[in-house]
Amino acid sequence: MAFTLPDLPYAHDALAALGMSKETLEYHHDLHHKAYVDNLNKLIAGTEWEAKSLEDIVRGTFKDGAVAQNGIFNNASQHWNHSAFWQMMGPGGKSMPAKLEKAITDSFGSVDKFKEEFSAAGAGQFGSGWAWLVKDKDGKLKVTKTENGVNPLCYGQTALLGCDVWEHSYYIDFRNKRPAYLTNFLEKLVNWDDVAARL
Ligand code: MN3
Repeated sequence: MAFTLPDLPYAHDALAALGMSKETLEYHHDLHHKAYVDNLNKLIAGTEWEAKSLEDIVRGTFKDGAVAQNGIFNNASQHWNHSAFWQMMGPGGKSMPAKLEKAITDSFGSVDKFKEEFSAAGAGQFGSGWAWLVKDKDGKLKVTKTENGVNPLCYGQTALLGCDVWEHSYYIDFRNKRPAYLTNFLEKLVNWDDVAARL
């Protein structure tokens, strides 16, 4: 089964006033994400992974601690990550649903504390990677960071929110200011309804 690039759930210019430009989404979705999908399809053709679900490929090809993951893992995980990332953002300044606010407050003490921890994780990820809010196997919410394409599925966690901190995600709009990109992401871009639905 060949994978396909999902459409953005909004127009390319829908987030421009919120700090993510049309140009960023054209490069990031139409070129970067598409390349992951195309590479994945090429790499799995004729292999045992061809008929598997994306989640099964991510879990089945992950090798913990490996700095250089194999191509199938890298492209499968990045396809999964980006497909979720587009959904986790949105226009319209959505406020945080009460059940999510309670879960975050229970785990981190306050929404502000969570945001501090999430921003610090994203800013502190050396090189390319992702910052995450996850629901761990024990049901608790935690902030994590991962390198390259590694994601919470690899550790049996549920991804509630992820922020791409590869330079291609912020360099057009924020240049080298990754912390400013993270603050803007949390304050303006996150679709909290989507995050709550993943709880
Ligand atoms: Mn990316």
